[in-house]
Amino acid sequence: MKITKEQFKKDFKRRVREKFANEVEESSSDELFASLGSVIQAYYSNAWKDTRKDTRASQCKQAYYFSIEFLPGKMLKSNLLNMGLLDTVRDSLKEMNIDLEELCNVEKDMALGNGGLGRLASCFMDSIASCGLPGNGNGIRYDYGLFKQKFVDGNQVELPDEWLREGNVWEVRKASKAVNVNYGGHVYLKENERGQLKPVYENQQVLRAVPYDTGMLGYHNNMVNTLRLWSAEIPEFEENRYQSIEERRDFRDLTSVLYPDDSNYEGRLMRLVQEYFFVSAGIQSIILSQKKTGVAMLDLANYVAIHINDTHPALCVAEMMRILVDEEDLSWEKAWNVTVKTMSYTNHTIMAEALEKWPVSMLQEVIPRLYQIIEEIDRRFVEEMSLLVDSELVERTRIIKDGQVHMAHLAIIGSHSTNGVAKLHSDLLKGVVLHDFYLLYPERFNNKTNGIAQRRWLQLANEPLANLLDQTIGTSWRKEANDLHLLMNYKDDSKVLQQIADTKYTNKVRLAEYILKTTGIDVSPDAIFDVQIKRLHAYKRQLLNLLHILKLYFELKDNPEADIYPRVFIFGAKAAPSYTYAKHIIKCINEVANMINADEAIQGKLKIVFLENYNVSLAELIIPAADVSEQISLASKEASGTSNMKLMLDGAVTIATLDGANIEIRDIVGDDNIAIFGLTEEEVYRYYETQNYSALKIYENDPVIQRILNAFIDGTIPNIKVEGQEIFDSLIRYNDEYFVLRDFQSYVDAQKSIETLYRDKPRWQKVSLINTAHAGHFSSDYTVQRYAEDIWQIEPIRKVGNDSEQ
Ligand code: 26Q
Repeated sequence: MKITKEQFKKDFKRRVREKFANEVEESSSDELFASLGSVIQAYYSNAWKDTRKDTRASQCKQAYYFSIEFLPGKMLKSNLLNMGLLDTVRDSLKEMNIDLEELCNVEKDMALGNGGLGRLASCFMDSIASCGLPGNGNGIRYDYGLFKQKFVDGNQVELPDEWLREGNVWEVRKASKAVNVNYGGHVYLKENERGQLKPVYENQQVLRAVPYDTGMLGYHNNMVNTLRLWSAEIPEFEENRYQSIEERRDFRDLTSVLYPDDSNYEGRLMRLVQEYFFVSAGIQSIILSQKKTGVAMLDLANYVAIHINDTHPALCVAEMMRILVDEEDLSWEKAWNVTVKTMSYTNHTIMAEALEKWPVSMLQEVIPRLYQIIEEIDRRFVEEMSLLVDSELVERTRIIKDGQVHMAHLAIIGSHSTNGVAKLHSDLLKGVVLHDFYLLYPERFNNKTNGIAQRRWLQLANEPLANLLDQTIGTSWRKEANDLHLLMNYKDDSKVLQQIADTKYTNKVRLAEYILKTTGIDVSPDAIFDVQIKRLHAYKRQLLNLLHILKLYFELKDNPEADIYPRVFIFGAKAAPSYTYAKHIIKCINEVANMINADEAIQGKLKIVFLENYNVSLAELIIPAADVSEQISLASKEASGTSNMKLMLDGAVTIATLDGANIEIRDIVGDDNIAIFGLTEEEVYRYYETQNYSALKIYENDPVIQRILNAFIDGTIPNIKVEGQEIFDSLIRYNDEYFVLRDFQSYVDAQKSIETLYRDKPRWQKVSLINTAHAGHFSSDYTVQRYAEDIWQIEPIRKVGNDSEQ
């Protein structure tokens, strides 16, 4: 987009005056940010309108990404970058004595997600628009984002995230597009005058679903897609229907909070209500808009692709059937055909406890008509499959069994595509977790390895490196991430290697300043910055990291002159509020941190920093400053991981198990450029079969491990009487479910190899360069293009980066 500095300044000053009756010089940062946001929004409003007009006029097929979470973080800089206005605006503001960074900090993170799954949805929205693909998001506009985390005496405390308090400049409320969503009551079927069985509803409750749209801008291509988030309101005419105050509050509060559990399924009624809410609103609105352009319902699959992001929107299948059969008068068979062709599903987890199942009674209570439809889908599935395969297989794969509705079964049976998010994960789905379904529908299964938006994680978060890349390999990598490969031409160029190392140092200094400011801990940028940032979960094994830290600490205690390269261990992690074990790990890390950081005997060689409130913005600060990327989940447990890709892109060296996408990172950088350790997925499964793992034996035979574990219960680590005991017991009494002790020695060895490598500066720099050079492979641009071609069958309507350069 072409806007001159003069034009921008004029527009900006005018907006400040209009909005706040104030001059720029007299305005607060809040006011300046709000004005800037609204100017930027006005700049892209034409492109937004045109994108909508063009998709409608061409009647091209569009994708709708249904996700109960989106985690975009801040949007100001990303919008400026994608519009090609970052430099113009930064420079203009500077000329007015305003620091763009300061205004960026005013914006609240939009944190409508827990972690990987929500962030992936947002990287996809960026990439879909940047690839010129017609694709929209559909989700929930939570009034409160993911809780804010504070540490009080080392314990996690959760505070509400009031991200909307100052308003949200990017959203547009579309009251005219509101739809009703019905709940509860009773339903029975009655023959109508044409002899069709139609539902009759009694005592239903009605909610108004009001959409708030946010533009999703493509990179330099004038494409603006829509993220549509729904908010619940009680319609005026219904006010008196809600009997009790509690009931009213319940329903009004429906979209107020995001459930903060990421991989631990809890069957809360309100969560089910939320799921139906955004599914029903989204499907209704898609069908309404298609009908408006004259599309026949029988042809719907030629015009829309609906993607079910994990099972949370799996009700899409039943809601689509309800509308097609009850309201559009299609026969069941025809409606089913359309539905299956329209829907596709991604699985994000193999952890059994995260698989969604709802009691039949809850569905009957909340969505009685949908439950009838699910029963009919199930009945027909059983009838059809019983003719083809043995009855036990049918019993295992049916949707309703043991009084529960299995959402993954509904999603697989009701869609034409099921994919995992990394090669290993997709293989495990086919071979183990969803093997029964693979037997029934082998052609539906496929892999789509996750990806990341390099615009956010390199261009925006790591400007020093991005600028150096421009000077070194040209700017084509900004559009074509695989062009980062050009960096390989410099792998032996000591000047470039040193320049890259200098950018890393700059980023480390910036992070060190933040650490000092927020925690009071003084860390040296000359130390190795070793980073583990992700949700706190036993399978991700932050505990393994902690045990290794304790090992180094005891070595230094025994011999303060021990030759240990100075390291700063940096953690960022939120625990689900109900996940006590995870919270106890946080407490222990914080207590170990206090103990070690205060111990002068070790001369500052080890520092531990657990940064509060890990979120997208903090990730943008930490990742560019990382030397070492910790990806140490138990093999087979992490579906993909995406922080592994972000850290690699910014030149960190990975220490990893052969899990999720780590395997693909290893394959692409080669064994010499990554530190792999630990059990393989086969070895883990063999232990499950033979049941012959004994953590106690390892403990009894290894004095180093004894000393480390005893520290948790003998008072060595202060203030963790309860927590330390629980962790000790999880390892020894309950036999170490995630094989932490089994992988300990090989982790120690891998950490040693990392240290040795770091001491060899030229070699380290080369490994770092090789990681950045190969990270283009994991651009989400390529991931969404594969979804577009293989699953959604949609085509670009804009060229990639067709716009002029900034
Ligand atoms: C389900 C039911 C009830 C309440 C909550 C939930 C729920 C919510 C969020 C279940 C799971 C999640 C989030 C899962 C998630 O983030 N998974 C991660 O997805 C990433 C993107 O594919 C992968 O890279 C990670 O490996 C995977 O852990």
